[in-house]
Amino acid sequence: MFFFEETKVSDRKTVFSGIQPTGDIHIGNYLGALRNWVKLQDGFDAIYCVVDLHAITVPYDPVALHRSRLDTAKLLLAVGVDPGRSLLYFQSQVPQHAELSWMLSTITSLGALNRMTQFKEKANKAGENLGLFSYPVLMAADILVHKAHAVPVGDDQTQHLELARDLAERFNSRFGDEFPVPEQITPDVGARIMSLKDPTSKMSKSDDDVNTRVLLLDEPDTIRRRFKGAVTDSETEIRYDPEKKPGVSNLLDILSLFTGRSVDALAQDNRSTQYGHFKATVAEAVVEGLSPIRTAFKALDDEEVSRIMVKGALDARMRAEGEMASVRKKLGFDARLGSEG
Ligand code: ATP
Ligand code: LTN
Repeated sequence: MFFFEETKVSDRKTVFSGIQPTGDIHIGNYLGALRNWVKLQDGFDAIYCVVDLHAITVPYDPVALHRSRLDTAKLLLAVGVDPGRSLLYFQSQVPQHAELSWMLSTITSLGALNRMTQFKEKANKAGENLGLFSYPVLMAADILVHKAHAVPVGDDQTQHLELARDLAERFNSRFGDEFPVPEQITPDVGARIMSLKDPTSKMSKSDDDVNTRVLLLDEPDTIRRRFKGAVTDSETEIRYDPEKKPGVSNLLDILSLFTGRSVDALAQDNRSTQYGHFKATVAEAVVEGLSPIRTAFKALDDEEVSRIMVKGALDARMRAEGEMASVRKKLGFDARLGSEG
């Protein structure tokens, strides 16, 4: 794990992360990843990407994708990603990601990709294809093309990040030192927010049942309804015990993250509160916490956001091109065009 340190601007480390523009962003994405993205802008060179090339690995509608890319970018700005301090762009507009992905695929074993649990889950649901299979290699390229030192993600990404670390080490030992081995940054609380309907599986964008999740842009009454319908258990006591009481514990995690109070203190205060009343308390904390995000989102203009994303892509290309020159050279591709006669 990575330690936050006071650093001079000149020796700042780089963080990189990505989010897919598929479906709507929920509080799991926010608490597990995006809140850290925003915090890390202070001490790191932060690079954040809407990973739209990843989104086409499952069946999709191009018109809908066009809209959801922009909405995802707007939401990132609304939660506090600041283009003045961070690089923010669409992955498809920076071709070096795909180039490095190809190179890394030549040092990736099929065995490693075969072990990826997310591939199996998605392939069962949406059908398989080569892009879905090699998705983790593109994710490694996303991170390594910027020589990132750390990656803020939820804990469902641990297996993918291990591959990125492994590929960095493998490349370095085969071709010479090039990439830092990236560390995962995952919050102590909130790394895996669970579904409101099945608290033994994670809250997910792609769950068919919308009642399982709360979206960042949900209206207050929808949020209240979602929590009212949240699955708890047949006991009556509010207690933090993720094994035996996953539903209640998930609600305590969410309340803690939205109020800034510890899970222990909240469990103590609510020990004999009725479940219905407790769920309403959680709902109100979430309504209040999400309200500034909804307001910021509504104030953003599509044209302006598109301009921000184009500027981000141009800067990211320049940066990635600088890194790729040395990678190409190491692989035996001469950097001087036309010099090979
Ligand atoms: P899907 O479930 O369809 O794969 P997703 O909800 O995981 O989608 P992603 O775009 O894949 O959404 O994830 C964006 C970020 O949010 C990643 O860093 C991921 O680890 C994090 N994340 C996703 N779901 C959760 C969750 N339930 N709790 C905490 N973090 C999460
Ligand atoms: N696989 C990730 C999204 C993702 C990502 C990345 C995250 C693609 N490239 C690079 C961190 C760094 C997901 O499904 N959440």
